[in-house]
Amino acid sequence: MASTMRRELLLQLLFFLLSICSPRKTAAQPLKAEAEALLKWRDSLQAAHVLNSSWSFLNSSYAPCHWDGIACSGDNTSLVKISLQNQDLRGTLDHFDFAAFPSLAYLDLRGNNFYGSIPDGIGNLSKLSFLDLSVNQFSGSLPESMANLKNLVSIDMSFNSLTGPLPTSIGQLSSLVNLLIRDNHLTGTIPQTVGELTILNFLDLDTNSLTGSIPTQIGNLSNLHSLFLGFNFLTGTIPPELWKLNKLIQLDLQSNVLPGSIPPSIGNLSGLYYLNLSNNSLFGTLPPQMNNVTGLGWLLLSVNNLSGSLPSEVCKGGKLVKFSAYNNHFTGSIPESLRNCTSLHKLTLSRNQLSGNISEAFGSYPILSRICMSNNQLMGELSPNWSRCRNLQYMDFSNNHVTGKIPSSISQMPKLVEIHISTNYITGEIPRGIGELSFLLKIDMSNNHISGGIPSEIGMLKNLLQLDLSSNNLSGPIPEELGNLAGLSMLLDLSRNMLTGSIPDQLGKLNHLAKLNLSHNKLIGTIPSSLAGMVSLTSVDLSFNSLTGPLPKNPAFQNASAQSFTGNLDLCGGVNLQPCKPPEGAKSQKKSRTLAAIITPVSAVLVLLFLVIGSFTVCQKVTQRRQDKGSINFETYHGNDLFSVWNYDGRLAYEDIVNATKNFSDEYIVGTGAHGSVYKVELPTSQIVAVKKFNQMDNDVLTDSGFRNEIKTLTEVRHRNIVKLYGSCKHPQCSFLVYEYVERGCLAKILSNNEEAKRLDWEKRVNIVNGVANALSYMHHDHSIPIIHRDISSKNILLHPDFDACVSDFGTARLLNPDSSNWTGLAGTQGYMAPELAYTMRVTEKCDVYSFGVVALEILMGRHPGELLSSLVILTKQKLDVKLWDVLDQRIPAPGDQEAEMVAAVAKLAVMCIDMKPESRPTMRSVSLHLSSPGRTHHLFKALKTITQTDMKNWSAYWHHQPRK
Ligand SMILES: *[C@@H]1O[C@H](CO)[C@@H](O)[C@H](O)[C@H]1NC(C)=O
Ligand SMILES: *[C@@H]1O[C@H](CO)[C@@H](O)[C@H](O)[C@H]1NC(C)=O
Ligand SMILES: *[C@@H]1O[C@H](CO)[C@@H](O)[C@H](O)[C@H]1NC(C)=O
Ligand SMILES: CC(=O)N[C@H]1CO[C@H](CO)[C@@H](O)[C@@H]1O
Repeated sequence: MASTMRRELLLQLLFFLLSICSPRKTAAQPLKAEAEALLKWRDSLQAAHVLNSSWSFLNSSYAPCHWDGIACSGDNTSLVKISLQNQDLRGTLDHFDFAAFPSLAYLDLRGNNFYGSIPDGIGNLSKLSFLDLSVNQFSGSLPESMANLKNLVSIDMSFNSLTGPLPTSIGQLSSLVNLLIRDNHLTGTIPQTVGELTILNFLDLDTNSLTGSIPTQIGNLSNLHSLFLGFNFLTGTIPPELWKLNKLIQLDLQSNVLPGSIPPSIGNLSGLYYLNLSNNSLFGTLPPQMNNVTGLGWLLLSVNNLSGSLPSEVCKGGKLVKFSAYNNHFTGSIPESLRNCTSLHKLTLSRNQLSGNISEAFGSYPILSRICMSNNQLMGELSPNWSRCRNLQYMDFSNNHVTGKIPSSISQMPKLVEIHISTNYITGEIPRGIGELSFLLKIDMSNNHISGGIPSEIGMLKNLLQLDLSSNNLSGPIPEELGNLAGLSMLLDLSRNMLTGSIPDQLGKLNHLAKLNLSHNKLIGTIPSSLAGMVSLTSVDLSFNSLTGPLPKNPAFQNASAQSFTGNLDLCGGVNLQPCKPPEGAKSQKKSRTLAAIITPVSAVLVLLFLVIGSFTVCQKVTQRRQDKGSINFETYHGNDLFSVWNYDGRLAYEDIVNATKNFSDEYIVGTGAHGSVYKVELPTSQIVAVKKFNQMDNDVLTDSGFRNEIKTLTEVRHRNIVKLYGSCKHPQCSFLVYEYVERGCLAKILSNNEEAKRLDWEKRVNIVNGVANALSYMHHDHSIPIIHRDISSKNILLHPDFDACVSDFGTARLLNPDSSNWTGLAGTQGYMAPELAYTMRVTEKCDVYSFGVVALEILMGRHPGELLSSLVILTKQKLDVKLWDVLDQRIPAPGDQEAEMVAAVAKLAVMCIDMKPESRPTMRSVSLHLSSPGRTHHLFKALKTITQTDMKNWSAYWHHQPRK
């Protein structure tokens, strides 16, 4: 008995000695459990190669404290921080052993690809004070166990797909200072318990699906400086308690269903800088106490039912940047304090009942870029002061009672892009200086009392898309210089004036124009046959003039309804008018030309029918005859050429093309690609076209009738940034497409030539990117049938003489490889192809978006981004951080202040476009929108000189922060 006890004691002693003498595991290998837990988790992730080299026991003396993204306490005895922002990690937290990290204070996984739910185990991180899981794809609801995290100071779970309600237990997180869960799918009401978070500074639940009313307990959050609850379905009046939060700096409740009025207590919020209440159901007048909020920078009240006068002291503090109150019932005059509001950047007060004298209401605003006052009852004259707004881009005073003349100083607003002053009582002449506003895209002066002639200087506005001078008292002739408006594509409307003389021949050069209206004037003579050159025309109205003779040979004229020509002398021809009497001696002329010239839609339909059945044999016959006899029977030939080349005012013929190129002689080649050569061809009409002739190998692809429809669709595309496809010819010996000829050739060629590249300054480069974005946006989103380009590269971006971009070869990649299972080999150019094409066959718009991103970087850098691209895309964790500034094309001077902003905007968008994940790339529509209003992203930019590669990566996380349309 005693011996057993002694043995027992001895054993215990032995164990004790062993336990103190054996080297303590933790001394040699501190934090082994943590290290193993990290490795186990890392191994469960699908894309964690970035951690492989650093997270290793080979470095045992340090593990895991010196691993990338890991930090320990000062004495290396506890692991306190895991920070793996923007590492492109993909996987879940299911294998993350929360219990292994009892000391973790800081967990940051922002900007990765984590998915799945947030495990309950997170409640084990009892020391956690900072948690950022934002910009991932987490789903499921928020775990109740989070209530255990009593030390949490900051939570950011924004930009995930979290569902379910915000748990009521959230009130127990009494240390919380920041709570951000914006852009998720949270439902249910905002729990009253948020009122217990008394030290909260920042609450952002914007863009969820929250319902119910804002709890009155929100009034307890006396330290709140930012409250974002916009874009939910919140109802009920705004609780009066909210207006007591006198530390608020930002308050955003936009786009909910909040009724009620704005109470006098808003005057308590004297520190408010950003107030957005737009898109709600607010009514009533604004209380005078609003004038106590003197530091307002952003005041957004649009689309409500607010009435009464605008706040009289709205710019008292001199900080007002953006003021928008459109679509309300505001009355009275423009607040006086706006007169000296030099901080103003954007002002939108349209669609109210504002009155008063605008000559007196406005001062001069050095940074104003946009003013929209349309649909009010404003009177007075356009002040010459407007010329002092040197940055004004958009000006809209339409639908008011404005009188007086257009000040001639208008020519001193160098950045003006759009001017809308229609439906007023404006008199006097159009100032000639308007021709100096070279950025103008739209002029709408319709429905006024403007008199005098149309100044020929308008013809200098090469970028103009739309010119509407209708319903005025303009007299004199239409200046022939209007034919120089090379960009005019939307509208030329001179109707309802007193214009005299004949229609100038030169208007035929407007080959991008879609709508022409010259009706209700006093025009005489015949319609020039050159107007057949307006190949993009879809609508024409020449009614109520004194015109005579035949309609131009152009489908828009030929097919137009009789109404378009009614009220003239004796117009003839076309589908709906009387046939023209054949001129004397016409019969003796070459029959071929006449035949070719009188294509009517009826014969076009026949032609189409015949084409499907017979083009193959017909084309072959022609060629054989050619070879046999060495000359062509013109009559037969012209009878047939209609089958092979479409849509080109009935005159373009296979024969003409063969002749003009001396049967495709090499001397006419201007470019050669994988599938054939491009020829520059001057037709007998002295029109120049580009002909893309396919190699023998690719020849038969165009004979498929399915693609004939596609070609037809493509020939109907009209966009100033898309090269026009006139038609196609196909037969076994040679198939070709006929395109608009674009003067300067391709971007790749220009960038590779030092002399030519120097002429592409930053403004032109940004404009080129813009043009390409517009073209892609149009084809993806605005065209009746969305068309993916599939092969965007600097080789098929062409430049007009004014350096406007024009994208060519839309849809040809698909034409060339209809077999979709095998398309990757052909479509797409190495270095521009989206990475997912390596493992998926799915072609989506996002493939174009990727290629666009590469091209945009190429334009900024002056060369293909090459290695920079792979480091941005694959995201190897590079120590070396390339500065954007250093990779910009050095052949031209560095961008100035103005240009830098645009260059940064392009860089930012480009980097988002080359995101590895197709679904994370923006759409071309949003790219194009952002490029056209760069000011929206301004506040996100660091100075261009300091932008690094890492910044560029981080931008993608900010993408969702953009204000919405
Ligand atoms: C081990 O850690 C040290 C210090 O951080 C580092 O310099 C070294 O490259 C690491 N070695 C391995 C094999 O990871
Ligand atoms: C404004 O009030 C009218 C009439 O009460 C209502 O029909 C309309 O929907 C309201 N508009 C908004 C934006 O709440
Ligand atoms: C508007 O104000 C200007 C400048 O004070 C004045 O000359 C003009 O007559 C006013 N116009 C109207 C319509 O009251
Ligand atoms: C050690 C510890 O606290 N473990 C807990 C971790 O979290 C899970 C789920 O909440 C609990 O079941 C454990 O008890």
